[in-house]
Amino acid sequence: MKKAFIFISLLFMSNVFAQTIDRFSIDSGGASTAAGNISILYTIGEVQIAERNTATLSISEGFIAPQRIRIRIHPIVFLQGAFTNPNAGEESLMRDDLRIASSILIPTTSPYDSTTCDPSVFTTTGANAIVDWILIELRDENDASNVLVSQSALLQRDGDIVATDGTSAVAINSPSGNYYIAVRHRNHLGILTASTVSLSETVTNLDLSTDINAVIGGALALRAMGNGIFAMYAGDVNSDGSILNTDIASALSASGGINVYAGSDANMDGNILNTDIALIIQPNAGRIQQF
Ligand SMILES: [Ca+2]
Ligand SMILES: [Ca+2]
Ligand SMILES: [Ca+2]
Repeated sequence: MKKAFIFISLLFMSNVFAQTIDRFSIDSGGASTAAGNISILYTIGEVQIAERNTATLSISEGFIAPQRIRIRIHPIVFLQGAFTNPNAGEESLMRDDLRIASSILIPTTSPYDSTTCDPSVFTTTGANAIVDWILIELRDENDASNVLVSQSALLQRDGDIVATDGTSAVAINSPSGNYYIAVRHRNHLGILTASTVSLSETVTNLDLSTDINAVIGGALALRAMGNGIFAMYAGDVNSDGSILNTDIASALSASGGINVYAGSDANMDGNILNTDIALIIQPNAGRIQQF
């Protein structure tokens, strides 16, 4: 009789608590990370659904990746167009005419993909002011023609390529390892490292502005600009990897454009004028990308 009472009581209790869900974890391990006053806990073995990233903080939506795969890189490049006729007293810096135009001509969405930045990054002035968007490609160490991942970033006047916050090193979701690295710009010939570069979560500095032998093609890929600085060739108006009559024709047909963000603006001053045509024809016509 006593056993029956206990059994009935258990049945009653199970009904009462049947809809109660306790919060508990079945993870086998984990850790936490913090950025500023935000702390995130994560566990091992969960499925990743989506992520939201800033330069310094990553938040996973729903389930959480047990470990972020991430490398950090700080390339330095110069663009011939923006480095032609530098501002007086600022001969070591590219011009940022597209940024200081009456209405900022640099878009907040990358011309290469859907990456965006906050318009506030264009308020910085001086050596770290933003010149334009630029594209970084990580390529297969065994086949440099195989692009593994590409990422939009921003270029500062002093050549630093930075993340979309305008200041941080570029972070890319890719495993640590050796990569060929290409840097591309919408109206300049791209460049590719002559050898692979070891990348990891620790920031790797990659100066592609002071040694022509650092890139495939050497002087065919980088133009000597004086003072030991080498720049990517300007004038690939149609972004097809060569500077030819088609680029000149495009620039001629767009000539007269004022306050524009356009490939035909070879010297990146926001206007399409004879100076752009001259830049495409005189030093650069006939050049082809070296990879
Ligand atoms: Ca800088
Ligand atoms: Ca072209
Ligand atoms: Ca121009």
